[in-house]
Amino acid sequence: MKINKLLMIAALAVTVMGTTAGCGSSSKNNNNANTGATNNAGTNAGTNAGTNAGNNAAGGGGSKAITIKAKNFEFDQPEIRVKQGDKVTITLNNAEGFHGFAIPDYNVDIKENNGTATFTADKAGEHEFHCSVVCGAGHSKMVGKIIVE
Ligand SMILES: [Cu+2]
Repeated sequence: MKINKLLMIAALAVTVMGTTAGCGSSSKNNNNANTGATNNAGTNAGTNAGTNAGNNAAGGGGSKAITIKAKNFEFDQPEIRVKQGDKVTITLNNAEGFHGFAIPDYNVDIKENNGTATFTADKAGEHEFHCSVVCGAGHSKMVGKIIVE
C-alpha cells in the first residue's frame, strides 16, 4: 500500500508537471519561415558555341574563332593552339566579374565584355596572354599562353 501511494503521488506530480510543460510549449513560436532559398542556378549558361569554328585541317592560313570565357579568377582555356598563318578572332566573354584579355606579342587587348580582336598568328611559338583589367585578388593568376604551331 505504501508503495502504491508513492506511485500515485509520483504519477500526479508527473501529470502536473506535464500540464505545465504543455502550457509552456504551446506558446512556442514556429519560427521556421523559409530563409535562404537562394538560387545559384543559371550562371555560366554555356556560351561556348562557335569555339574552334573553321579549323583548317591543312594547317595555316585558315580563320579561327575562339571564345574565351573569363571568371573570378581564371580563363576557361589556359592554353590556345592555332596554326601559324591563321587569322584568329578572339571573343572575350566575362561569365563572372569583369576581365580583359591581352596578348602583348600580338597587340591584342580586349577590355569589354563580348569584345573581339582579330590578328594573324604569324609569329610561331608560345605567346603569353593575361587579364588586362585589374579585377581583384586573383588577377595575377589569370594568365595563359597561345601556342602558334
Ligand atoms: Cu584581372
